[in-house]
Amino acid sequence: MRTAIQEQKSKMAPPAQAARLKLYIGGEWVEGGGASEIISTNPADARQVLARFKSANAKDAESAIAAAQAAFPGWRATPAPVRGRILARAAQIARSRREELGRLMTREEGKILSEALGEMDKGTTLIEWFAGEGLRLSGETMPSELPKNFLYTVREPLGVVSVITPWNFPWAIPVWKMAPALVAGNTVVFKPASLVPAMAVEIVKIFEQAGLPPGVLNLVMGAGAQIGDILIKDPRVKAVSFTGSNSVGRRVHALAGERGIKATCEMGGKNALCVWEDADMDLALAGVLKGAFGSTGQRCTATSRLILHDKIADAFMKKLLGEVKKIKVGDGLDASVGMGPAVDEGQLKTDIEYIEIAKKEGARLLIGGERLDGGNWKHGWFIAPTVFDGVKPSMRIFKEEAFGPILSVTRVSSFQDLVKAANATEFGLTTSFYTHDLNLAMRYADEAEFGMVHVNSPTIGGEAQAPFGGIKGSGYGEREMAKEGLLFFTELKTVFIDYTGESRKSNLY
Ligand code: UN1
Repeated sequence: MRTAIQEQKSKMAPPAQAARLKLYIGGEWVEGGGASEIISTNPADARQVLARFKSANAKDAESAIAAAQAAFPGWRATPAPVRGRILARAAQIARSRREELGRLMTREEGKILSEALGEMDKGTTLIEWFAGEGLRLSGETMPSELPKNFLYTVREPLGVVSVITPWNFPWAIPVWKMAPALVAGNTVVFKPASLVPAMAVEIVKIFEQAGLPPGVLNLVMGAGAQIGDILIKDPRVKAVSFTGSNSVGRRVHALAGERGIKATCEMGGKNALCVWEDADMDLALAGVLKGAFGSTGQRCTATSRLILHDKIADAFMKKLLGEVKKIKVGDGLDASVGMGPAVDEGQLKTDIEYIEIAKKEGARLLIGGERLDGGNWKHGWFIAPTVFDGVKPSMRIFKEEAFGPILSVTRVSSFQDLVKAANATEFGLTTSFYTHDLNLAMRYADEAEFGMVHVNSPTIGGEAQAPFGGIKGSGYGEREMAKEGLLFFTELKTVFIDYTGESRKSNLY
């Protein structure tokens, strides 16, 4: 996905009622020391300024790391079940504020309210799941070769970890990184995308209210170019968890590699939904609509490619276009709206650029393909849901992530060609296969080069207890969520205890 530090938002003068946000360092709310003031606006009506803040500078980033370092011994010494209980309280607070925060998310990020509420629920479930892990943060015992020896492993926290997150899931992604980090006993420096500062501040307030001691969670906001490197290069930082674009992810991974610290980078996708000739057409159609146009296509798991069996392609496309025509685009707080705006002007421009590229490459534009800017759309970053047919694997629109509501359709006539087409990108996050044929579904699950495979369900989403992540250009490092997401934030220690001096007699080596 695309990260965006869109300072063009700051060109607008904020009205007095815009929230004035601060950084959170060592348990204190402090003004950023950076030169620029960043302003967050409503993408459905950019005249509405939601919040403004002074960006963090290098000194702020260093203070946040120092605060996290100072808080580490106390937090590490806090029993894991007690840490888990604080997380459970945070989840409770989040549940009680679901509607209010869902509305804030819609206003700040643009996704429609039902999607924002879905994201609130998903993120909160993730916190709950990791809260329970406080009771299960266990190692193993194993038999020793020596008599009267006790051999076991224990999971220990890493220390200060950096959590760097994108704008498209302003609640779920930060919490699915910080909840495992915190329950495992790490202290966190959190740097959200500058487009969603109001949500980031609310996340921190929830954890503060739940009882996190000062310094355990710190918030720095500002341009990645100014503070991003510090959050990886500082010798006190022991790991980084990043979600964002492939280009930034590679850099994060390289910087972390230079220091020999852990990094998990969750990046883009060019996800294919495949419909076989025997599939339940209506089910597949619902999956395509949700995957391609949900969240305005601004999801690393979005369906950006549709691969259809020739035999059903014409009939399917007819149905699809009929449904796409019905999607009402507008302000996500309006319950009749099915798709919100692009997050900002920069993302809208990227979408339009990709549409132009696809046209030039010879893809056939069937619907959409333009900015919507009349009437109620006048002050927002709206774009029409867009479908291209006749897309070839050689085209850029087939291979590159636009991160907008743009669907590319490719037709195939054999299972081999379907698999080949689905796998023909640098990305490998998630894919779907719609069929009634169990054998074929199993073969697809075997042959698909993706981190996640869905059968008869959309490419999007994930569950707290299931590992989430991709292969190829979609992900480096450990999977997120689930046990794997927790283990990333720990170091394993193996302990050998000889309690009767048996090791003296042994020639074990
Ligand atoms: C989802 O589809 O619910 O940035 C999660 C993203 C992904 C998260 C997607 N990391 O879009």
